[in-house]
Amino acid sequence: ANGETKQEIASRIPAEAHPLSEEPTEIASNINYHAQFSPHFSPLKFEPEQAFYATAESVKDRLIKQWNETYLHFHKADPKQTYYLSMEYLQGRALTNAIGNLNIQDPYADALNKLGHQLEEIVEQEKDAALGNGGLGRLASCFLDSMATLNLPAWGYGLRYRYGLFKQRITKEGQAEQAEDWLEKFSPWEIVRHDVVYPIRFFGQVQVNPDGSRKWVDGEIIHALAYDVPIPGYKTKNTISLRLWEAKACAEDFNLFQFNDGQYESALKLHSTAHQICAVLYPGDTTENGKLLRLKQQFFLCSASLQDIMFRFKERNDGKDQRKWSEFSSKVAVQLNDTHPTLAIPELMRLLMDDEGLGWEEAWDVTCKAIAYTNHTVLPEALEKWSQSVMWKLLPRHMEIITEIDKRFVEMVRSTRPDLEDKVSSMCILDNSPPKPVVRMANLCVVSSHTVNGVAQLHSDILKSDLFADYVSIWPRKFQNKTNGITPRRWLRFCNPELSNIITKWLKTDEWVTNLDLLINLRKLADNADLQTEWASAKMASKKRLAKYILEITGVSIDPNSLFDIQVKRIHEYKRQLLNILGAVYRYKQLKEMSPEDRSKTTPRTIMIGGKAFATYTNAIRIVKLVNDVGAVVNTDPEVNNYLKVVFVPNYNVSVAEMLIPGSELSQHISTAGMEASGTSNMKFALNGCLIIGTLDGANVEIREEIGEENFFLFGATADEVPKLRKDRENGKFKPDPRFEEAKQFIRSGAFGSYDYNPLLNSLEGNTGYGRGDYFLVGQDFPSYMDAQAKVDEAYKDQNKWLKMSILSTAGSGKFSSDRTIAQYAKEIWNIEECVSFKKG
Ligand code: NBG
Repeated sequence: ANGETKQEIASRIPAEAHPLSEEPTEIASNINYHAQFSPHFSPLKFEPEQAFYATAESVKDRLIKQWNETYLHFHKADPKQTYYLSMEYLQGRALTNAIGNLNIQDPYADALNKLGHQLEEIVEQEKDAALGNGGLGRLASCFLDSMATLNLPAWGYGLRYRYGLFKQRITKEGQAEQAEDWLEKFSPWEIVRHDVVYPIRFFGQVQVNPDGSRKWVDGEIIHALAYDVPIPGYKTKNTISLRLWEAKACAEDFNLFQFNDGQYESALKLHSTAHQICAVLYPGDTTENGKLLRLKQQFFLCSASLQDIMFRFKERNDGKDQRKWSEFSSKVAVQLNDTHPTLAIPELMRLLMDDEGLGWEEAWDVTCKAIAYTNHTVLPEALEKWSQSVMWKLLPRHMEIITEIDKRFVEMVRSTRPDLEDKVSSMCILDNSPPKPVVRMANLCVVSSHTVNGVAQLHSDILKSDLFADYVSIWPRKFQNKTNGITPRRWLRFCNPELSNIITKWLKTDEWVTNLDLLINLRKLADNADLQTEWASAKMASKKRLAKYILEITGVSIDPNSLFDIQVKRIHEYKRQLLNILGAVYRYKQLKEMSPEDRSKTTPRTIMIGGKAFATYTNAIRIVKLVNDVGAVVNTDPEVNNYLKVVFVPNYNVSVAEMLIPGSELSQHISTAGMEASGTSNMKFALNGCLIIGTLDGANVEIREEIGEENFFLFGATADEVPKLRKDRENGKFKPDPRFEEAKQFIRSGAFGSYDYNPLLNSLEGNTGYGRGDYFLVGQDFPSYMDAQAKVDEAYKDQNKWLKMSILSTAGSGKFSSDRTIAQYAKEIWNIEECVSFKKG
């Protein structure tokens, strides 16, 4: 207003501390205080960026207070605590979530107003913390939110990657990767703990002591320094920790002599080694160096976390004598998020035996009782196998321990289950076959954990009947299912306030935010005309917001009255973005061939596809390019572009998802049956009233069960048909649908530019062979996919019916709260309990 700068407006508000006040004027003073006294910028400006950092500092004060109180409480109460070990966390932005969970949204919005800013604009300043790839990392973040909200004693451990997952830009050539810059300035949410530092050893050798005990010595030592990110629960004091480790070398590692001698690089050798460890998430591992670096990262996480866990176990002894290690598993539950932190197993054994003096049996008992493992995939290329020779070099003591675990396991099987003799070679941990003997990490996990779980019912069933079938016959009770979930706070309450308010109004309570099963009460209202009208207007508001975003980011203008159809996830052949784009190509071709009058009777659609492709995954990179090329032609074709748009949404991440999902009407979860362990975006879309077109795969199966099969557009082969269909294909028995052939031919004809798509399309052809033979059965499922899409078009024409289906999707999504998932882990795997005294009341 009247030409004042933001700085001038802010300067009228005194900069005073007022920590923790809930009064907007005092909060404004506190934000101003941080702008001046926790200065990260020169004091001359108070633009949105500066305002964001000052606001975040102000919110962090509250988080620190609650974090400290939580820590102290659990320190005294000494309950059993869970530690979630994960190489990935996809936290996204934190500000909206923090003030939402702390229930101080309104006073902060007011306070920022007084300072001349809009909260909505300020939250957009924050960079996503993208310390993960996709579903697995986002699941870990949803779990943290639920653990905090359910008042559980639970911590997450991870790595503080400086660059996280790459940023994706789209150029004429397709995808370009750029380093992510979330720490370029700094993250306002982390608290560095200079007093929490552990030495982490690499390389070296094993020393045998006169008494026969063994010790890992020499090699290089890097230090792990803790950074805590406080995780507040929703409307509770419980504020847990995501402890991220950073690798660092010390002053004494700096070779001053060499430096003064001009040998700068060798003087700083260890510093540079440390720097590499936390540089990026998933460094390329096509080279030996890359493999070594990944292994180092994994060990770094495991060793630092276990040293910390063991330290806390001892510390919480309250002056009593040395605690017995046999009590460990009544105080500690360690959950391995996939096989990435498997080294926690031999590292715990090593620490117990070599540092704490336990014998093998005792250490093994403690380890098995503490550790549980979650499997997130049946894809063979994602089941980790590490080269034995690399492991012997980097972790010689751990290889001794793994060898011993394997030996004892094989002895046990041979002595108790001679019938399994011919299975031993596939069940054991060390695969010694030349040319490259490897350690099978999943086998190590299954053998050493007390519980193994899959992430959706179908996936857990496949684990039991297939991947881990032989172990099931030895340990039938070891295997469980824990169907994934998502946090309703981030994925409905905060990302879709319009729809949330409607739900609260009609349910006459906002308790659904922590008890998502209450959504079922929407079911009997699904036909209500007033609710439908409000529902439609919320959806339209989100669609308009999304259309504005798409225009800004891609320059493509999309029509909010068209059907918004979205597929967003990592690009992978098994997820079948190719099926989607081939369907779009066929639709385009049909539209071109129609009379204008017929065209005008079709359902206008906007197809949005987004996702990152791993840089070395050639076919995934080609798929990104194809989607962009198709979009470039379709969107500028005046004959059809009122009826079809194809948009590639660049740089898909958590905050982009928060924009897309509320505005979605149809979403595609179309993996080859049996290959997607669960999927979690399917749950987010359904929760936001988006209909699903999908296969019977992963959690789709359960979503369809919950929301009703009449509200789900099903197509495709089932998981048990897939092996036979592949066989048939190999035997030349597959006859492709003419529509499928036409779509491919259209691309080959150059209709979408001169890029050579033959290698990509060839992968869908032939009966067998590397990169051929349509392993993912795109051609097989194409006709039923197109039929299901035709049903979607029809259904959309009846908007009342569509709205009803949309309401029923939300109504049936209660099961997919991560609160339900975490409550099950707590009870059925971890055996930990809620801290009731944290409840607000
Ligand atoms: C992924 C699966 C998804 C699943 C998430 C979370 C890996 C290894 N697995 O289907 O592909 O939803 O894990 O469980 O990233």
